[in-house]
Amino acid sequence: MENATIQNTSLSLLVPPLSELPDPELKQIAEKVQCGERITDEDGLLLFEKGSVSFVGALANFIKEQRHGKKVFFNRNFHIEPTNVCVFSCSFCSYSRLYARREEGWELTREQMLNKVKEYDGIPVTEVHIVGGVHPKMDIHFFADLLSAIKQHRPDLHIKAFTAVEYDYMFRKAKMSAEEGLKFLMDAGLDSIPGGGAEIFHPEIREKICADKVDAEGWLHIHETAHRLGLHSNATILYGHIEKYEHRIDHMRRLRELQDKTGGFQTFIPLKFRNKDNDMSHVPESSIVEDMKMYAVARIYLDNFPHLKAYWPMLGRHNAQLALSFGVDDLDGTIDDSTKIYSMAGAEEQNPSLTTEQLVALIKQVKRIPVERDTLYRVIKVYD
Ligand code: V47
Ligand code: SF4
Repeated sequence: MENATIQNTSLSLLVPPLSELPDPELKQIAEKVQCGERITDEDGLLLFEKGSVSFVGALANFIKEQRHGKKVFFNRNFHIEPTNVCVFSCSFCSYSRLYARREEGWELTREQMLNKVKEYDGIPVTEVHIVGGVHPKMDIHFFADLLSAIKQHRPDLHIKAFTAVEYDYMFRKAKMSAEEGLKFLMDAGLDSIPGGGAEIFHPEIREKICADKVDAEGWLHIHETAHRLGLHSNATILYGHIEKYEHRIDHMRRLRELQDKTGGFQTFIPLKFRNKDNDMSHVPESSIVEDMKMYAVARIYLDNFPHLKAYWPMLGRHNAQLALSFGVDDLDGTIDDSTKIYSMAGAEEQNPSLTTEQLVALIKQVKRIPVERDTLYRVIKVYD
């Protein structure tokens, strides 16, 4: 109770007293947030359209502090990107090389990927995140072999691997259902599923930016099946390009509905569209104010998602630090310069790598408490 009083005070310090809010609709939303009530789609849209960044930020920070206090989570992880050769042709992608031009890309062998894992022998990383292009020759058996080899070498390393786009392709090729394919890979060592490939679910936009890959229903079906089998997963949104606010709300509504059913999502990760060297280079990037609003509205709307992540290699470490005042409670991990997806698309972080000490200092600098976690948010160490 004492806690609740302190936290209510922090909302009234940041937002004008409810009685003084000039807009009755915004006032009603602030009241809902204060009472822990779910907001509607119309409310979400209104926050995007009429809410100032300071207003939505204060509401989001209120929710974040009620749930996690001053804690900010991170983990020690590295990425493996098996290939950037891809059969698909998403217009926002700066990373993929079409299969026809595969000499311009990279394709790692099982041994090369296992050697990357071995480079971390004796180093206390807890997670490997495996994600890449959709290569027609890398099938489910190739990846099952890879997962088993990693598990055999380092059984304690959590394997978070492959987006629903990669799964959809490999399962169809193997003539397996989502349940059969996921069970097969779980037996080989799969521990959880990252949130990529979601982009924008609404068909009006999806058809324009990534028409040929799995649709919204397919993406959601794979995550629902994973949750039913006991796997946790994340969800992303690729925002700030040709979509409108109603498409963002539609996207989050589908996720909120699935989460009501399964409870299997851990983290929502807004990914800011970057426009370097892709077929959408003519589309301007969103402003930092728009970025912060995206985080804040996501925190307010997705009331059943435990965590909200700012992926610092994409946003830049200082903007990610700022996002901690807009509802974000997670900064992903140390990464160790092991991903190219964002640097190739023009992100500020060209060689993304932070030591644990740097990540801790970044969080402490804005008066938050760094908490090292594992992939399932079990606390490893509090840096108080
Ligand atoms: O689905 C590709 C995005 C995603 C661009 O689950 C781009 O913990 C911006 O999903 N501008 C893959 N974004 C990465 C991903 C991810 C990253 C970090 C953590 C987790 C997690 C998941 O990257 C793709 C796509 O949405 N992407 N190109 C671009 N030009
Ligand atoms: Fe392929 Fe993924 Fe790039 Fe789309 S975003 S082209 S699926 S690598």
